[in-house]
Amino acid sequence: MKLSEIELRIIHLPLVRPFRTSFGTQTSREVLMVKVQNENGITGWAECVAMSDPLYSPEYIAGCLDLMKRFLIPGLKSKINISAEDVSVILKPFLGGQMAKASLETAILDAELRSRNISLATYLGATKNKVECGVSVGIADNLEALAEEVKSYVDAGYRRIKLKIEPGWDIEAVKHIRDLYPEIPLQVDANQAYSRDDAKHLSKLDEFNLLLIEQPLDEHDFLGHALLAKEVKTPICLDESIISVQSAEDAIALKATSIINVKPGRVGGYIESVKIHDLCLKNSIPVWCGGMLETGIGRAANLALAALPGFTLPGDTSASARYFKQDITVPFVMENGYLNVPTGPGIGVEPDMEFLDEITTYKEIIE
Ligand code: OSB
Ligand code: MG
Repeated sequence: MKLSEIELRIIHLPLVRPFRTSFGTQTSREVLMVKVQNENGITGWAECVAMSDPLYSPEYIAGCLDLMKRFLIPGLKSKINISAEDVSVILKPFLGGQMAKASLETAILDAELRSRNISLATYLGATKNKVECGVSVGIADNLEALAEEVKSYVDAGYRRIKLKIEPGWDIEAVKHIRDLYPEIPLQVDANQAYSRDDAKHLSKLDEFNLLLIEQPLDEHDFLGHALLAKEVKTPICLDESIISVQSAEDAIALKATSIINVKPGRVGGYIESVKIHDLCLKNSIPVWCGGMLETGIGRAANLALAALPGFTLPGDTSASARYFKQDITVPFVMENGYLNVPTGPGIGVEPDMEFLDEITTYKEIIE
């Protein structure tokens, strides 16, 4: 297709409750939105999953915006006819920037699939029409507050609980929740908060029958994760470390991970995500779809990916109400612990433009 216009905008959405992780506390979600339009006026939407600050990933919103305006969009504009499948090749000379690149590729893919009347789920190879939901629970002020929050999610029907941990908020918090819910699928996420010396400490988690420990060590520390995997019985699952199919291949070969959290933004898009899915399926590595506190736009696309056959563990694909009082799309509502995979063309949803305009803090149109 021919790109006629790209719109970049930043929106601000308050979260229903603060979300505390080992890298900080968030009370609202700032999101960089991308809209593309083709020569026939067909539009495509995506959200860039970068956060306001480079605390989870080296990417951050202002940096992504600059990268897109200065390099990525001019790079794409130099091609007259463009397909989503060419985007990563065209942008390859510009190093890094997976989240920025993913959002451009996804918006183009959305427009392309809409013009072909194909859903993203069909395009990616989905085999399910609904997806099992987990929920990510932030670090709480105390064990009672944690138990109360977990109870609200269990009552809502979530099928897997993930507790955020950090040194000082780990063994006791996990024990507390495991004692209350002896059977519930439970896992933890450290967001790189531990060091190689912590193997003995982390092995205290082994008695709680956890599905996995997500990203205990530094994102670059493949060897550390491989050494840790020999010391702890709970499976290690990498998140931040997996930024491409190549890094997934490395981590699997080095035995640094036995499960992978796939986040399309972090790996450069949905097309790369399918490659990681295929690699993992071939190697019997279970995958699950991570989350970045997405709005309905990113959530819709994540559900399409999570419907692929290798996604055998519940993802951080939670309902809109877990995050926002009002979503920017029709809300995603959980039924019996599942979210339906959108079936319409492209990602299958559009933003509510009136609400979007209300919460927009920056907008720029590039012809
Ligand atoms: O590490 O998985 C993570 C949110 C923001 C950044 C990183 C992470 C998370 C979550 C929440 O755990 C996932 C979600 O519910 O969207
Ligand atoms: Mg994580």
